Amino acid sequence: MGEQTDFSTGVSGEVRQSVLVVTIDNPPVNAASADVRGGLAKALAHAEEAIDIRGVVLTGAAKTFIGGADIREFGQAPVEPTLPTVIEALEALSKPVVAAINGSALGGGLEVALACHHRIASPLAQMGLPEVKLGIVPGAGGTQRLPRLIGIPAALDLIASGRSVKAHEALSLGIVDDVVDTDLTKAAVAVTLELAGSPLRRTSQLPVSPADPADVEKLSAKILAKARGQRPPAEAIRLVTSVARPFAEGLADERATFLALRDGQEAAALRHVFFAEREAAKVPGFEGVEPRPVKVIGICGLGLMGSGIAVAALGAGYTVIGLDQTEEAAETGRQRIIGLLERAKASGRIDEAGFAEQVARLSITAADQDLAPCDLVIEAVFDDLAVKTDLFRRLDRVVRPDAVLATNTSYLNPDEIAAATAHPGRVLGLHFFSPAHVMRLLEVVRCGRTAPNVLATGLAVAKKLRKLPVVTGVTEGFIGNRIFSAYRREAEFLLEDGALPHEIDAALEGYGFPMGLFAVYDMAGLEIAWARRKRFAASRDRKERYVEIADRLCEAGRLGQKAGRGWYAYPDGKRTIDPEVTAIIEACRAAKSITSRQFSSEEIISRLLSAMASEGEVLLAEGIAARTGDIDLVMINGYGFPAHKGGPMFAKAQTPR
Ligand code: T1G
Repeated sequence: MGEQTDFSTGVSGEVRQSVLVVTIDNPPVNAASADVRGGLAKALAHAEEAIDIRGVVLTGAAKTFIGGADIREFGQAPVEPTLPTVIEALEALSKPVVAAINGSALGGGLEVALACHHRIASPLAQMGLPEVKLGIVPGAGGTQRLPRLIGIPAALDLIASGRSVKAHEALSLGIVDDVVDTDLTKAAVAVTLELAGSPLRRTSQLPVSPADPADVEKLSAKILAKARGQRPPAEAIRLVTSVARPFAEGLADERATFLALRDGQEAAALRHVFFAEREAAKVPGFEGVEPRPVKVIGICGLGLMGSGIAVAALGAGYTVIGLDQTEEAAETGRQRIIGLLERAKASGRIDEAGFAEQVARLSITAADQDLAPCDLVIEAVFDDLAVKTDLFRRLDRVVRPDAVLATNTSYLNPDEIAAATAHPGRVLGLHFFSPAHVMRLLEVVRCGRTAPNVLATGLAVAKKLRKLPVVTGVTEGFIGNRIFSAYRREAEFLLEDGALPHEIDAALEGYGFPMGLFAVYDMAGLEIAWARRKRFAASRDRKERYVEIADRLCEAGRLGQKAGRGWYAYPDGKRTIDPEVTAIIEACRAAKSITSRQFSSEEIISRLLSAMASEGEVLLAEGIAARTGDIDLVMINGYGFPAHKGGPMFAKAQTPR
């Protein structure tokens, strides 16, 4: 092997058998920063000029090929060479350039690989064009090269969904030419030498295979339906389906579209979410705190929530011991868990072997002492303080003193539950969102006496469960339900002031919520909230504005969709505006002598956003939430707030004062 040449801080090369092996080493994800682009440009120019170089291999250090453009540079003045410039020089090289895709090749990373003349991948490699998830479209040739390589329908699916594919799917699609599980670079050097001197396959010059217009039409319609009015997927469809035009024209259109989207609100919001997700797991003052090791997780209560948590834990590789009150209840819980695993198998998410392996790691019992081996026990029993404190006292007598105990309570005070155990420092809250095996969000509740390494354990388990952990302090309803209560309260104020349920729901859906608040209410049922309101009626602060409309509906038996009527009527199951509800609302307004008025959708959204953001500011002031980004993540991942609006705190900060 020849000596190493540093083309820039993050790009070096060494000659092997007259092939220049260029390695990108720009931790943590080999982003195509200005330094990397400059280094690549120098390496390519050197390879072109050096008569003893017969070709180039491009690869990445560590577990990434190139993780994409450096999104931290967005919004800054562009630094030459831009990625399209580097990519153009790469594809035009007179000598073969082979991509040795050693890991993640995403966004601009895959666009670089697509411009290479040949691509081989490690079995661990994943690749994709996730730009739409950042509110943009590929901006360095992806929409024009990928369809030339794999056809319009397959390219449309990947670009408009932003999903990644693993190496073997990439091979079957034609993105890569081979998957090599031996020495990848060595294989790439060999291929380069084989290609040297032969005509090079330049992706941009490949003919576009004709696609069945009906297929494209059907796929486009499916993508647009999911996009719910967001622009990037629609632009991706336009750019990919018009790929038969001259390459240079398509490239220019793609670049202009990318730049326009990149500098827009939606992309700014999604970049905020991207970085907020990575910030959320970092708890100030907790850097470097070692979590306690967890291999065996006990789950108490195998109802809907407990069985979902069990499935998530089994999918993450944990051994799971499920406990319920009786043998029958335990067996019912087991069947519920097996049923969920069967569904995962039927959908192809796990294969037969995976199913069997997960079932083998599950045991069920009605005897507390069977939880003795647990490193962590999560309770998802009935949300009643006496029930939970009794359970934790029993667990004290069974598990090791260093075993972590987690409560999944939504509304009780975890400090009171912790006080029931001899070791309150080992208690924290893990507030899952139902269905727990599907919803990413996990509120990690830092109780008053939670030990640092117990909080670290909660975060580590959340990461292994592939959840999105957000740390919250102890308050009724934690971050999510505190903000949701403020949002619900304001929506009911709007009803009293003149808006109607369907107008508020239409405004929310127009803003990007998958469903309006009152439609969600009807789906979940009104009785639980009604029972809570009645429970706290005596202690309610009479000075605070209280809206009685929901009570009147419940008293009239309008308990939601299951009851056939709630905020809406449901003749033949179809949600329908009900004049009876309007009459109840008008009677409540009259009882308070409120003169109602019309509200525009903008006014409705503005009031709801302000209510959420104001409550968020209180949570920050109380130290319950650590960052505005955390609050945004909770509302996006737990309550349907549209990610392309960035969350209530981000969105409110964008609205002109
Ligand atoms: N730019 C800048 N920083 C990035 C980055 C990127 N593309 N990707 C990750 N980071 C940071 C991240 O914020 C975190 O920082 C650290 O790296 C580790 O990230 C021209 C325009 C590659 C699969 O969308 O999917 O190319 O918290 O925790 O779990 O058409 O990062 O340590 O300070 O996620 O090992 C397209 C985004 C960009 C890929 C690695 N590319 N990244 O996962 O690490 S747009 C993407 C990821 C584009 C072109 C367009 C993942 C990963 P900190 P991490 P990971």
